[in-house]
Formats: sequence, C-alpha cells, structure tokens
Amino acid sequence: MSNQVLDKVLAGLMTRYKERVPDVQAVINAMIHEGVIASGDEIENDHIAFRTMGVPHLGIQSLEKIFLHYGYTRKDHYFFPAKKLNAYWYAPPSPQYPRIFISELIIKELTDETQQIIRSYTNEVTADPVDAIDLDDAAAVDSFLHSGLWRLPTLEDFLALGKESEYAAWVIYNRYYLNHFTVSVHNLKDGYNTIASFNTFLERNGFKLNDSGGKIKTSPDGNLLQSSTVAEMINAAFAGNVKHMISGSYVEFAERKVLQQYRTLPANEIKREHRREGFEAGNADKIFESTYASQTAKR
Ligand code: OOG
Ligand code: NI
Repeated sequence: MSNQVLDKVLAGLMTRYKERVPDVQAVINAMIHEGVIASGDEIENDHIAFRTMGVPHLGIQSLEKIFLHYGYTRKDHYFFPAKKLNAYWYAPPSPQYPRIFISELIIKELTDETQQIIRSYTNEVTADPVDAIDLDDAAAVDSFLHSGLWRLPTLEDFLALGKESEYAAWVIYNRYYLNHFTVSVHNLKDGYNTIASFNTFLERNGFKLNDSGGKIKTSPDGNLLQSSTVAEMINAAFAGNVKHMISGSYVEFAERKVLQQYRTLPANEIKREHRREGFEAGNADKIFESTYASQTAKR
C-alpha cells in the first residue's frame, strides 16, 4: 500500500540530504559503475534517522506525530547513558518504506551552562509546531522539516555546546535535516551482500568509514551488522554570517541476516519479515559518533 503524502515527504528529505551529502550520490555512482545496481532507485533504504532536543513542545513526542500519522508504529526504546540520549525506532506502514530511528537529547542531565544555551534557542518554541501543520499537506510538512525551529545559532554557542555534547551542537545547527539514510546490502549481488564485502567495496572507492568500536558494528545475536561513512563536512553559516566547517550527515549500511528458523527457505521467498528486525543499542552507540570530531578528523 502506498501513501502519496509519505512518498513526497520522504522524497523531499532525500533531495535535501543528497545536496548536503555528496557521498550519497558518490556511493550510488560507485555501485552503478561496478554493476551492482542499474540506478539509484534500486537501493533498498533500510532506515532513515533524525535527532531532536528533549524539551517541551519538541523532541521525540513532537516529531514522531508526523510519522505516526502516516501509519508508522513506535517499537523498541533504546537508552544511551554516556551520550545522554533516548531513542525509538518506528516500523513502516508497509515494507517498501524505510524504518525510522529518532533519538533525543536528555537536556535535564546536562550541566546548567549547556542547558541554558540550549533553552535560549528552544524556548523560542512555545507550542508544539507539529500541531500547527496539516500533515496531509506534503509541501507543508516538507517545509517544516527544512526550516528553522529557532534563530540561527552563534558559532560561540555551537562551540560551547560541542564541548559537552557533540550531539547537542549538531542538532542546534542541523535540526531535522536527515541524519542518514541506510543502504540495505543483504539483497545485493554476491560480493556486495555482506557488510564485510560492502566495506571492502567502499574503501576501494575511497570512502572513509567510522571505525569507533571497529568498522563493523555487530549485534550480540550476530544478525544485525552495520557500518557508516564519517559525516560530510559543511561550510555552515552562523549568526552574523560567520562561517565554520561543521559535521553534516553521513551514509549508513546495514545487513540483516535471515533468522535461524527461516534459513531453510528458498532464497527467492525471503522477505523483510524473515530477517533480523529492529536496532541494537551497542551498534547505535558507535554509529552516533559518525558526526563526532574524533571520526570526521579522518576525512
Ligand atoms: C543515529 C545513530 C544510530 C542506528 O542505525 O543504530 C543509528 C544518529 O547518528 O543519529 O543510526
Ligand atoms: Ni542508522
């Protein structure tokens, strides 16, 4: 079942994302060049991800309303104590749509100074902005996702936030821009259908991978394997038109293995529901670092 409004909202997110992250088209071109796909439309998008500030009127509870309206279902919760983040993943209304991963910074656990900087921006939002949008109007949702929720930050505030939470600094500037999309590798041809072989292909083509905790992040059950590029740098314009290079977004890759009980099924009968679902906190914890200076320094 397809939903034209959701199709348009997802297309709008992908358009902005591709403009900000040249690696997206570069990965697609490399896949075409090596005969893995004939066009970018063949890529299965495993999931997309957003980051939010956990304050009244914003955060997960606000952003999720958009996707719940399109038939997404909230699934498991994940908690990242060191990074002070909560997250949920959302299952799509039908399998042709990507899963969604939304995380949120737990503001009240930060130092007073950092909280004060964040609230000086987020306090400009005095009612849940999603409640004011007609969610059946794709253009309205698209413009909401790509417009400022608060004033343009100063570079000084951005740098101060980054000292305590690189996630906070990322969100204050990048807001709801797509954090990543995810190439599903398990249905690709042999030589490309595992994370190990796909990483080899990526590195052969010059892409830089996040190596926090190792280049391959593996769930304890062994069935969800993920990797990601280090975020693309963008020449950000701060208040007063002060320019500074900061982390933008990145590209992720995921391999979901067929669950043990379905391994005897013929290959052509394997569908999404036969593979490992959901996410994994241990993998995610390291993937977040794709936008952190410790990783982007590798560019
Ligand atoms: C999300 C990191 C986690 C996953 O697939 O586990 C993630 C982020 O960087 O905002 O994408
Ligand atoms: Ni992800």
